[in-house]
Amino acid sequence: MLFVDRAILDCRSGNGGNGRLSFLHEKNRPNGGPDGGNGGRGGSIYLRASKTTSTLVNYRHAKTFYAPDGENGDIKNLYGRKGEDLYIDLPVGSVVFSSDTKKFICDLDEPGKIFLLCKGGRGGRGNACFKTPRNKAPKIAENGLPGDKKKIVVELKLLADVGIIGFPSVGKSTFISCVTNSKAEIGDYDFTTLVPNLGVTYLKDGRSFVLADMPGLIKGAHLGKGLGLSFLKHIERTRVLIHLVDMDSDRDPYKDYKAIRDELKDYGMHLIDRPEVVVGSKVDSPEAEEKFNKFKKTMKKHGVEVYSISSLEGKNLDLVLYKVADLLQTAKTYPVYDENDEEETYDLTKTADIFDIKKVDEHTYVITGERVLRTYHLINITEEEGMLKLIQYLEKIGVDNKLHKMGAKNGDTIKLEDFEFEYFE
Ligand SMILES: Nc1nc2c(ncn2[C@@H]2O[C@H](COP(=O)(O)OP(=O)(O)OP(=O)(O)O)[C@@H](O)[C@H]2O)c(=O)[nH]1
Ligand SMILES: [Mg+2]
Repeated sequence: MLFVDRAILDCRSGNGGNGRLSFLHEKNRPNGGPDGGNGGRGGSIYLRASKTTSTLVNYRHAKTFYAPDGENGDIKNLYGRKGEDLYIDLPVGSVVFSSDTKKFICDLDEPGKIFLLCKGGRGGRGNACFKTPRNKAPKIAENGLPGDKKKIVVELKLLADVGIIGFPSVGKSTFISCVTNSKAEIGDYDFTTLVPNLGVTYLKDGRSFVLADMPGLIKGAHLGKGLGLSFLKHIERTRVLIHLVDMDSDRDPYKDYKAIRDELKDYGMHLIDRPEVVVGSKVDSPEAEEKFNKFKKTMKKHGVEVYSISSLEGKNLDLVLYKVADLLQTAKTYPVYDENDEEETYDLTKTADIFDIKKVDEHTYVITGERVLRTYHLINITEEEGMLKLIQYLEKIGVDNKLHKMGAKNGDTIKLEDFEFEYFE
């Protein structure tokens, strides 16, 4: 199966349907009241953690997701139908970021977890909603609000307790095959493993945990050398690392060890802070034994305890697994995103000002601000009353006052998006 662990999706929730402007016309009631119904809400887009898929392969090509719009309101007080919500199923372990700001949006780390990504736009109110004692025949209806648009990057970060790391060909896949049910591919050439493999190990004392066998790391992996970078992210969820160092290679084991540590450090995300079990691998020949003893001494000087194993002979494998299980009991879980980098959600109650005004030339002012624009989009200004309502609203929130303070003169042009009017004191 093709392993795809990154996808970019364009999502847009549905627009709200427009409110209807209408008056009841029946033979026996020629002047019936307003009966324009409300528009329906646009469909929302939800992300859902699903166990039915384990990669993002389904989203390699499917890039755009639109939830349907709400229907417009109708006469006789008929409400427009709501747009149907859309659920996007992503594999458990998917982490979602904004494509534009790169900020964290959500972590689908549990099966069934649901996240509202784009809320459908609110439907506009029909004129039946605006009937008041003072105005029994309101000629005013709101437009529906536009849906929300988000371009997201989905990254799959595997859910494993333990990551097995080390240079290529140090015996990572052989180890996981010996201690779990994983059928990892094993080869005497570098980069045999191209995608991470998961396996579960069960200890005799009843404890169990998930191990992830990683593709080999090399110096510069965090910069994208070898296969490193794209797979380091799968270690982000692990809480303990098994670091294999080859005792049957021509390289210097301590240099190998240091090089991998440096990669972990440079990658960030607290990889370097995770408890690690350092293991000399392939210790099944006198030469390897000798090499291991030297390595052990050097490491002792640096205060690091090391273990030796031979997957071929099944030597000391349990010892390593028990050590890992002990560490897991107290190992902490680190977030899979930078804590300072959470996507800000727009909160109306927190925004200080409703609007701002910019003077763009001697006789032109432009009104800006998210809240004032929001209201503007709600008002159908093709209707006289809508226009009036907008003008009244601007006055109420203090636009006229501010224009006066800014020195606006009668006849100056005031712009609010595509709407223009003349300033009159
Ligand atoms: N002598 C000996 N050879 C081993 C041992 N474990 C693995 N090997 C050999 O080392 C080679 C590489 O093993 P893999 O398990 O594929 O190594 P890897 O670390 O997964 O390699 P990449 O996936 O390429 O990073 C294979 O030829 C294995 O047979 C061991 O305990 N003793
Ligand atoms: Mg391998």
